[in-house]
Amino acid sequence: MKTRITELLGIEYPVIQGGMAWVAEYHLAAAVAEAGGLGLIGAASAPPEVVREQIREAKKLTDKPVGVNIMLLNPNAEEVAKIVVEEGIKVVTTGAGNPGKFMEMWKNAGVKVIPVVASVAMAKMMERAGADAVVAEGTESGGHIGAATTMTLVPQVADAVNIPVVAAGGIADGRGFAAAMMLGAEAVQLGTVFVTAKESIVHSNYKKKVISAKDIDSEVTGRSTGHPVRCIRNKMTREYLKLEQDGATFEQLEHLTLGTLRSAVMDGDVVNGTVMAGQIAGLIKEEKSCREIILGMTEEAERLLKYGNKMFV
Ligand code: TUI
Repeated sequence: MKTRITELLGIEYPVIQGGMAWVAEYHLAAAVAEAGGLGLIGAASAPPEVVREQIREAKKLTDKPVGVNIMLLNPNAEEVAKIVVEEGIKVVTTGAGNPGKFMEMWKNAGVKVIPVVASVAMAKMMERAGADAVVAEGTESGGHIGAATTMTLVPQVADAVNIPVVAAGGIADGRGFAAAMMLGAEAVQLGTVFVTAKESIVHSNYKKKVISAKDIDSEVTGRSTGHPVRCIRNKMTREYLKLEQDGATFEQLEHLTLGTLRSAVMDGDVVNGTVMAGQIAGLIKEEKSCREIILGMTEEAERLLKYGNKMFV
């Protein structure tokens, strides 16, 4: 399954693992890499030295490419940006902002840069700034989201730029993968399905919450603060949305969510915690290994892309 993305990154399958805060640590990243995709360590809000340690641990587990996702809202982003260069990382993805100011340093170090974008304008800006590819992330995704859906964003970004496009948001099986390719993507990025992977260190309560979620169990908190975050409905989201409706201040809302992603992922508090997941959670029915996820998806997609799904009578 060769595309410009597999060639660019030196990977076997055009599948990238999302750089999820707390979830995308070195065991998961190495397992995805070993299965032939691009594994990512999510730097999120981790202290820079922790990111360095994570990179070194991943390298002990795999010789295949592992990248780092840098969350640009993190005040330490600049330090992390330097550490990835020092540690010889060859692929960086970025989220939640504009990575323009780090581009020159990364390009000079031979790092491939793949910003996550939620609009055509940002995709074009990133191409001009020297990005090697972009991830077009639809609002179906978990975590911090933009407004456009994957179905509408991916073909518009694919038309607007010449660099390869990776589709993200709402993809968890071969059908979604094949559909993304039809929209003009040359790879997919998966988050939610890797949360439930056997190699994912996420607390079993969190995995169960994702696996038992139904189609409409997804909620978006923080629309009023300008930082919309998609997660699975629970006591926290109900309280949050009520507060938001009642006109709570940014500080009150922040207070309700401070540290709650960590408590959900690490301690399994899926009642008061933030269970970030995409809208595709309803499709995921069981824990699988990263290899089963990637091979199952790419085999199904190959079949669909070759023979269609026999929808015409
Ligand atoms: O970044 C993500 N997903 C995330 S980051 C995150 S950490 C967090 N936790 C709580 C509250 C807020 C953040 C959790 N999930 N996805 C990639 C992504 N990037 N989605 C949307 C964007 C984006 C948004 C605006 C990219 C660029 C952008 O541009 C802003 C600008 O500077 O114009």
